[in-house]
Amino acid sequence: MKKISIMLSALCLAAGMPTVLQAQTTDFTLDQSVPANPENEPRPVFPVPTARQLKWNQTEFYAFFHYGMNTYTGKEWGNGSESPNTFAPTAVPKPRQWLEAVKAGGMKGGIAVVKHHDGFCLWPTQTTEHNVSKSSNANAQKTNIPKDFAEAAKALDMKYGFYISPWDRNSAYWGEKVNGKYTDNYAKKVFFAQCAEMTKYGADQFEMWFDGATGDNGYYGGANERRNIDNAQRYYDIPNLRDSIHNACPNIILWGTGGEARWIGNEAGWAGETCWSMGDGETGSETAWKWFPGESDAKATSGGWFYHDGETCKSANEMFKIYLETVGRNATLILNFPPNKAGVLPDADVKNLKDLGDMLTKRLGTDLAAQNGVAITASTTRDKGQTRTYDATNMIDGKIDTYWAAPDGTTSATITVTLPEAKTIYYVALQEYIQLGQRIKGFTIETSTDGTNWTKKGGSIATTTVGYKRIIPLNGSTSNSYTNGTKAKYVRVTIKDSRACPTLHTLSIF
Ligand code: FUL
Repeated sequence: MKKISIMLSALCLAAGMPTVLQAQTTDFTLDQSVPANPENEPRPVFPVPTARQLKWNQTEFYAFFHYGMNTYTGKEWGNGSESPNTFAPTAVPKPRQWLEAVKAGGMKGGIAVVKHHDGFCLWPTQTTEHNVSKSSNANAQKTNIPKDFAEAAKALDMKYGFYISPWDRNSAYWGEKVNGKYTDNYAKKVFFAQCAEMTKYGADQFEMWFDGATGDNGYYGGANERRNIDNAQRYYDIPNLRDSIHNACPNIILWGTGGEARWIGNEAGWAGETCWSMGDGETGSETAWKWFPGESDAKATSGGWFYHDGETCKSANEMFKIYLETVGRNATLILNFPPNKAGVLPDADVKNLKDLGDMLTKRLGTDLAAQNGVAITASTTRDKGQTRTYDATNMIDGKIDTYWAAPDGTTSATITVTLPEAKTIYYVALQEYIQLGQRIKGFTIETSTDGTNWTKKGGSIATTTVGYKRIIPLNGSTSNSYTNGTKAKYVRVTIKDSRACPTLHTLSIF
């Protein structure tokens, strides 16, 4: 510091410049004052979500559509040697019908598979001959799934995105080695280019899905051999890919191998009762350093990810259970519906989806806590800031950017809701203000008809974490949640433990 000033003065003198320049030397001393916090907001508990992760979480429930070459071969994994002519839709596929059906099912969006491991592209790509435009089938030639899917989603006001398999069993470049080293031909000429083509179908995509397969035997341009890669992050140059895709589609989350949202650890449609948005797998981890929220991928039909003749579709009741065990446990749910050989969802799926939508509206559509005449109090509340309050009423104002918070150093609190009159209720839902990190570690829910005698609800469900959203069926059963309703005028949520002062932006009663 001193040295720099002296040197600058010497230079000034030598150059005949006024020494007043000395006053402009930089002070490198660290500013240790506490930053001003006029709103008295709680300090974040890291990690916290990025803005795009937060938006992504709000999509909550969306569809997966596995459609492609396998629809016509009856396989789940094609090996890449299939002729484009085998892709022979009996009608031009109708992504709009898929999206209308899942919208009726209560979903906010969908992800369409546009290339599976067999490498066959469902759009007329510049990157390979192995695509719809090369099929002799007239309907195939009119097929462009990403274009039609994106257009339909926009028209229906739904979120959309695409699944592009990184593993490509058709491409001669995939897993190619020269002198024992992997080349970057596949990453650059094929995969990057295909992702770039995909971004052209819409800048407002919400998620791109990269599964984690790292190779096996395949056609590979006629090599017909076994190939593997050792490190997907490096082989696909994921950090660069992520940046390029974010440039084109600012809100997109790159799932799985992309590193921005995690696989929940099973394909059975459930997350852990304890589920942190950090760490891995079904429960995540309270101490992991990275915000890595869970997505649960599950099949609605019995045959597999792709359509298979004779398959059946889960009932609305079965899907509702999955919903409670995923969306209700701080994960998002991507539920798969496979279009058939005519490129539409079968009637049975459409019907069950409609039933599911009606069930969601009936059971979780009307928040009794958000109605007129409801009172809510908290045992402790943080002091207000210049323009913000942290009052308990913020939890029932229908807004997601106002929240209740406890004072610093307080890790437990009791929140009491009083309904205008006793009602039969089935569920209580909580949502943390996760912009400041996931905090709550333990809570209980009790109900009362007189405000004096309280009964603990939720059976043996582990009421530990909350996160983006937690829905507790009061009878303790996710499979039979809409029976044995609870008559209650009062609902009491007691936060028992938290990583720092707890926050909640919404408390709902259904
Ligand atoms: C996996 C794939 O191997 C399956 O075929 C399916 O697409 C599933 C959703 O992801 O990684």
